[in-house]
Amino acid sequence: MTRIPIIDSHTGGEPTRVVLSGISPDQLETYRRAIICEPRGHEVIVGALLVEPQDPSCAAGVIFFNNVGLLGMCGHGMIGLIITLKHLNRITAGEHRIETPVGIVTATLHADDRVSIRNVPSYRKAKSVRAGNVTGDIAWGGNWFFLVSDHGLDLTLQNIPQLTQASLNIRKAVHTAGYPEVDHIELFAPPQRPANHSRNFVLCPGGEYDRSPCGTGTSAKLACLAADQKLAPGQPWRQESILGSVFEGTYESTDNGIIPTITGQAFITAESTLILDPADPFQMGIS
Ligand code: PYC
Repeated sequence: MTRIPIIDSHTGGEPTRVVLSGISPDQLETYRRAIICEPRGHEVIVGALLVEPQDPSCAAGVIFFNNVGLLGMCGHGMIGLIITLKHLNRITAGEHRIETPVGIVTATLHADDRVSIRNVPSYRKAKSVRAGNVTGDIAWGGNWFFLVSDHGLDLTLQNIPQLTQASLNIRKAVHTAGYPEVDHIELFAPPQRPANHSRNFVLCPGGEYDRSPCGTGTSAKLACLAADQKLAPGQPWRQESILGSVFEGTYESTDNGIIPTITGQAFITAESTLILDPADPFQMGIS
């Protein structure tokens, strides 16, 4: 039997499964579906493998992954990881540097358990790119996004199948337009609550939608707002998800783009051990 200890949490409704031990980075591809997919999980979960950091100034290293591969960074997942480390009594309130494959993120655990993540540098790569029937911007926020407002769809929970299909079509068109690196599609609409600035729907690489407002997607949005001079450094942007959960973002300007800080909240949902039985025909997951 292979035993893999995990802690599950959710951030704004989006689940994170932190893998505490039992798997090395070299083994991650072998065990990725066993950890994320049915029968032990489901395709919405983002995994976070805790690893030794290479930079000794970091409290931990993490590799994020999902049902189809690896993620550069993951905002909701980083917030979930920080709350998990607090739950394990490995960190207390304050600043913690965390190493990811795309750079170091500084996470602040606040006294009230909110978490702010100072993300990797983010920037807009291309403005007003035509892809099929829509026009959008290409931006990096720790993952690659195509950000669209002229989609003509209602961002409501009842509309999830249509939003998913439209986003899959848009992603195909973005690849045809010459941007194969884009794996997340982010649709925007006015917020439902007046306290917020915008509502989004984010299609993730594996075809599922983000239940949270997407930390890297909100970072990409801030990069576009900054490039268009529609939001000043330090000015808050409250991004509402398709569920109504909210991340608050601000940014600092740099010569090559911005450094976003995203604040949200996560909650622990389970502590358990995954068991992979060699006699189980689905021990490596259903996918
Ligand atoms: O919060 O950055 C994020 C994220 C990426 C994919 C799912 N959530």
